[in-house]
Amino acid sequence: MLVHETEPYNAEPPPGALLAQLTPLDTFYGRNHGPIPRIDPARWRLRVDGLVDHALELSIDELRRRFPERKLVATLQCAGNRRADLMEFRDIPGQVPWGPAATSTACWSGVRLADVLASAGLRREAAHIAFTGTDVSQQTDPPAPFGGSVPAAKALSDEVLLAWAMNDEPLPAAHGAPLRVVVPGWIGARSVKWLQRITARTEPSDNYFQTEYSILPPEADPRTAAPGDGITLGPIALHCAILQPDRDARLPAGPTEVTGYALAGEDRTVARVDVSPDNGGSWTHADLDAPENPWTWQHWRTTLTLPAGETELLARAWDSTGAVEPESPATVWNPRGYANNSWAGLHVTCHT
Ligand SMILES: Nc1nc2c(c(=O)[nH]1)N[C@H]1C(S)=C(S)[C@@H](COP(=O)(O)O)O[C@H]1N2
Ligand SMILES: [Mo]
Repeated sequence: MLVHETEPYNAEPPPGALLAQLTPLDTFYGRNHGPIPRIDPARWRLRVDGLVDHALELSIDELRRRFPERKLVATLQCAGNRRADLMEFRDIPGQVPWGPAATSTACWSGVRLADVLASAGLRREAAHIAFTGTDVSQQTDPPAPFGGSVPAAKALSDEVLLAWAMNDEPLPAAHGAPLRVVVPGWIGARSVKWLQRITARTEPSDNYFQTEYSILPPEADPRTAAPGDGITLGPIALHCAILQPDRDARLPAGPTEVTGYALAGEDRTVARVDVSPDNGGSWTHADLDAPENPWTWQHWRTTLTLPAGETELLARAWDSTGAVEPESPATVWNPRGYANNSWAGLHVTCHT
């Protein structure tokens, strides 16, 4: 793993680890805002409260007994994925310089959030469902648990899970044991780990991280920005990255296999990926995997004939609505460095 920080632990795998459809647990990226809590599952209870007819307190056994188990393959992606490319355009102090691997895919097992909310008697006025974790982040003043919310319409959709297993193994402590939220198609920050409380509200969560995950205008100062100054992030932006060859590789000129992943976010799918061997001089369409479901990345591959000398490979994705990614990090640069979905570029040198 490429460890960006040890406290809190923030690490991404080498890009090649993302070539498999499901990411093994030991190479699944880790994104934390505080120390990883160790929770005794026997004493742990989930509280469901706020705008519900009857508040609930549920143990893991009760969750398993009362609700049908559901499994779903879904990609998690940090809103900071590919921030390093934004930083090359203009520095972003104090933020993790994520490469293209702050994203991973697992088969999640758990129960539908909708089933739990129905059993609590969700009231009609509930417009947002807020999640609170157990970990305490020193990033806020005073230190507070990590949290966030999604609108009720998303929370009630079939794909949103409260998960206790990944790839048929018990959820590891680093990924939120005993229970985490999985909000497929939305930025990773809404998939709250070490879940302890679900609150139905009229307004979005007032947790610091709900609005921290927002796109500020380029001229804003993140230290003095008010919560309402930015565009609060929700659904993932259409996204594409190159996994092979390695960045700055030295290769023989000629045919070279180029592979990567693309993810459309929310309920869209990736429809086409274009790849260029010569910094946009010419383009070919990559072979693109059919979508497993809208919540999961699609891998793509093509063989390019690379010229001798230095060259910049490019890749860009189109989604099922016909939208295409923006060309350069300069267009999407923002002070906290979120949602960089500009064309992927990779520098390589080829010898004859
Ligand atoms: N309680 C809690 N949940 C959290 C976080 C956190 O720091 N604390 N980080 C969030 C962010 S920003 C991301 S991208 C994902 C990362 O999940 P992972 O570490 O399992 O890959 O968890 C989200 N849930
Ligand atoms: Mo994240």
